[in-house]
Amino acid sequence: MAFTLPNLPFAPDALAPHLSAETFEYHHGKHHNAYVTKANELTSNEFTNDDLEKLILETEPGPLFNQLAQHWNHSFYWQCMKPNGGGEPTGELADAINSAFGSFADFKEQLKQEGATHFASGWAWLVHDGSGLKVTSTHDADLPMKHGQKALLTIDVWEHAYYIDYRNARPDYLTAFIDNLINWDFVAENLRNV
Ligand code: MN3
Repeated sequence: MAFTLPNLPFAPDALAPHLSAETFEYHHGKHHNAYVTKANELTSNEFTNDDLEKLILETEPGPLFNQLAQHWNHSFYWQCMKPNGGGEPTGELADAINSAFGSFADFKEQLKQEGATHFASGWAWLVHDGSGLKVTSTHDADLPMKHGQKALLTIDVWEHAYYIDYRNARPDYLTAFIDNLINWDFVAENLRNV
């Protein structure tokens, strides 16, 4: 038994030009894979992906927590994007976004600002906090489930997520991700499971 690296839910070159095959070669094949390998080393291959959420909730911040949480964050992040993504959500999700942020345009602006102004490494999120939707961000490996929130959508804002394709231009990566890559079906499914 051991944690395993999930396959990407799309071909590595399917999101170009917004994110290149080279980005996935490094981000999925090397960075995410390293978190999986280190999590297995620190737990003596004792656990599987099915144990991940329970273990994250039980583990105090520290080296093991960082590897576990980064494995969860990246597994979630790959599902947040798809070829020909973006556009606008519909139905219950669209209603929840309008109710929380006023309009879809205001939501997009808030998400982009959150990601662009987050200092150093971390993650920008759309979460459900028990009463409604909220845009937030976390540092390093930290994630919403540690704060009693349900993750609906994330954007990785560690430099390794965008540096190959965008160099230091994090706002351009965020714009491309939000406008062209978000898998709104996955986000809507997450909201239904809140
Ligand atoms: Mn990453």
